[in-house]
Amino acid sequence: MLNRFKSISTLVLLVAATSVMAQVKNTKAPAPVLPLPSTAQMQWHEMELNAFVHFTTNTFTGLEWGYGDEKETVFNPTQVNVDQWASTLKATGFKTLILTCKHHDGFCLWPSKYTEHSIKNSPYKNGKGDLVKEVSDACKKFGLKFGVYLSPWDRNRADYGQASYVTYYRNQLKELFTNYGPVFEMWFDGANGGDGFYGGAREKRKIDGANYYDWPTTLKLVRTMQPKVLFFSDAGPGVRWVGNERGLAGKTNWNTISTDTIYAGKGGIENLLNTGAPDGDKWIPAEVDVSIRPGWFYHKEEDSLVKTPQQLFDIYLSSVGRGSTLLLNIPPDKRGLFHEKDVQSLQGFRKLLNKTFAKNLAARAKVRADSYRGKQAVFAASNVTDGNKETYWATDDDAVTGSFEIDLGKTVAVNYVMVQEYIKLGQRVKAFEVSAWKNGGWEKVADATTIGYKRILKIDPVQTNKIKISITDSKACPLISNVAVY
Ligand code: FUL
Repeated sequence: MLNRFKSISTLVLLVAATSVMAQVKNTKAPAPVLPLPSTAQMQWHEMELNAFVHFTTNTFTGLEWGYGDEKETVFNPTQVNVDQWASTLKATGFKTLILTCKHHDGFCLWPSKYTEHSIKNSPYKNGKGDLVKEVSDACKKFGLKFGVYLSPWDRNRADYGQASYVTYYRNQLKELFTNYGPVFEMWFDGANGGDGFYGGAREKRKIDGANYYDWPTTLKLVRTMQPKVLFFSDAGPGVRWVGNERGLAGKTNWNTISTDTIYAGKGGIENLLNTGAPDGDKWIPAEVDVSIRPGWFYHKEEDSLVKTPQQLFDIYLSSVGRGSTLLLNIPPDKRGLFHEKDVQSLQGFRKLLNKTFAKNLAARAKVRADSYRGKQAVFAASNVTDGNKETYWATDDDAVTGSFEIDLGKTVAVNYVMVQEYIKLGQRVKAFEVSAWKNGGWEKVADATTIGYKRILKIDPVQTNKIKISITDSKACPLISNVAVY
């Protein structure tokens, strides 16, 4: 009896498995819309929050752009605790720490063997310190990824502008990429203000931004040491600048852009960088870099101007909420610590995020779509509330519009709607609308253009039991992997 029962259940299982297989076999996933994100770029999208740490002689001189003539002895932090930096970032939800290993003043936070203008001639640990080592170790200890900022513009070097400087720069990259473990992101800053110390010349130097650094050769060199590194610059190729330092990604934000329209050092392209281009031939998403203070470096007089938790939350909405990753700068103070004010703000920001997005009212909610791809369950609208980012609702190939309704089960107050595209098959959606069921009909509560990795729309609070998402225009059949309602 037991055996018979066993064989019947095996048969049932077999039949079920065969029908699922047949279904999957007959189901064609949508063709990708090129270009697509790389594995490292996908990881970067999913991180959402990364941190910048600006620290150099400027912290002690009060400048934002050191001239390069600062004595090494001015760098004198007395209570450095990089574990405090890393643990604070970890506890408040940041995933990567990018350190200014060398800013425009040319001062190196590691004892580079190619220059005397470094930490080795400072009082810090009597010249025996290496902050790049300390920080990369702290990142490992607290489970953060580590990133390197090495300013191409160097106001200290006598040979800045000549070929030998480019060799010097590459030698430093060799030190940074071979001695400190994996580097997740490398930040190439395009800034160049011309004048500087330049080994005593004290003059203005103009370089040809498009050619002087010969970036292709430099990137190739770095890739031979660490093939997976993601490059930030105005032009990518990993991630691009967002075109401002105010925390604002474009309301229309394409991860795609054509590289022949941008290059490191090219000016006047801020708007293009901010929005990207729907027909761009490369996947180079915008990274939103902004400081928690007015300046990038710590200045005591700015202690009262640290961004409040609410300001940071608003920046989160205009960066992560517009499909970008936020790179928030927290500069250590003269002691070598994140200042109490900054820590308080970060903690308040985290609390606000946790509180606002505590309960997804659409989790596992019933969803009904006007249509879905080939009427195949694998593409059903229920995929948007199943909590699985690998499943998605899709329409047939010839449909670039479509909608689905989420049944919230009961009437609730809705303040935010979050939508995610399945970008592993390309960014598609050009326009969409959100409606709420009210007084027996649908009322539009928001509309927007792009979605990308994540779009968060803050709406005027509405009491409703149903939310409808309508894709009104798309490059190809839309793929939506996730919707959350708060
Ligand atoms: C800019 C620099 O000039 C600022 O000092 C800062 O490092 C910022 C992140 O990038 O281009």
